[in-house]
Amino acid sequence: MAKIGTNLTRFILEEERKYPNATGSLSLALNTIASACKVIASHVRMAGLVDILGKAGKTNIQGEEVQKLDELSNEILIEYLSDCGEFYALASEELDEPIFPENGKNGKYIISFDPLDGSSNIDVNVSIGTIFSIHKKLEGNINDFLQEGYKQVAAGYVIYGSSTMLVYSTGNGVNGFTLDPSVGMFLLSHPNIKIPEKGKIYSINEANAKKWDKEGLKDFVENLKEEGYTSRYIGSMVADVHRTLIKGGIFAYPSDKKNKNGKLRLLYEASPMAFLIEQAGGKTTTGEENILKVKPSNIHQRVPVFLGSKKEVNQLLEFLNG
Ligand code: AHM
Ligand code: MG
Repeated sequence: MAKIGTNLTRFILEEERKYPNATGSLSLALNTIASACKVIASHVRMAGLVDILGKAGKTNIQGEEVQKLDELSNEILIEYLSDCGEFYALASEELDEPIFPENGKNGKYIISFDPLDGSSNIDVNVSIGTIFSIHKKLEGNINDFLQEGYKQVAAGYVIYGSSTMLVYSTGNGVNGFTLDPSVGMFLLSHPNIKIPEKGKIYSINEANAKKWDKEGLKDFVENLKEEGYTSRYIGSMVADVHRTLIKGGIFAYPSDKKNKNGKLRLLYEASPMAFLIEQAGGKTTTGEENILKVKPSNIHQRVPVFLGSKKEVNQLLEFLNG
């Protein structure tokens, strides 16, 4: 196992060496994501300051126009991912249609991402994140994005929290790297993450309970309370899933009477997080099937999400189906 403190770039290269036929494409792709997210992290850290400067003159100290952080993050990712040449196509939460970058004509991969998830938390200094999901390029058209989650080549997120962390998997376990701001490097801090078999926390927006369309879900949550569970809900999927990955328990964004498919998007929220949770030994479901088995029908499709420790997800399924 790699040593704590190993630099992400070296870790990615060492992983690549385990596959004699690897061309280095995926390594470059992952390093590009890490670089883009370091730039996003530096902007997130400046958020309050930029706002002060923005109010004063609508331009920052470099004379550039002040942008909203989610738009800026989207532009940074598009620029880095388009330029690197490894991605044939890009789909973003912030774009109606995918982009097919000029430089990516020989790219072997496609990527879906949510550039800055947790929009309601951006302006109030609460953790937010970037989520990404990588598949192989197949036919070279929009249908390539409609592959099931279990076919992901890699998935991960970056959380801009009390520290900045990158957590990713290429289907060979889950590893977490913390950004050391003094040297600008992601260093291995959480090797081979395994989600606990059982946790003590449930994470769901309970304010929606009256709208939930499944009686079994209400009973499940009431039962968790009886069993002594506590509740944590940040409202940034990256932060809520990160906590669930480390501490166990369950995270949910269910369907309700108004939103028949819930809120979270399959391609760049549910599916990459499900990949990580399952790689860490946890379980995921829409309530009806494994999230990773859902065949997408469109790029921005939503899906109900339940994920976490095996014990709680199995218990949920008993309540939903019982
Ligand atoms: P966003 O992509 O606009 O930020 O929305 C997704 C976010 C998730 O991070 C989070 O799990 C969810 O919305 C919170 O929604 P709600 O405020 O309805 O609980
Ligand atoms: Mg989002």
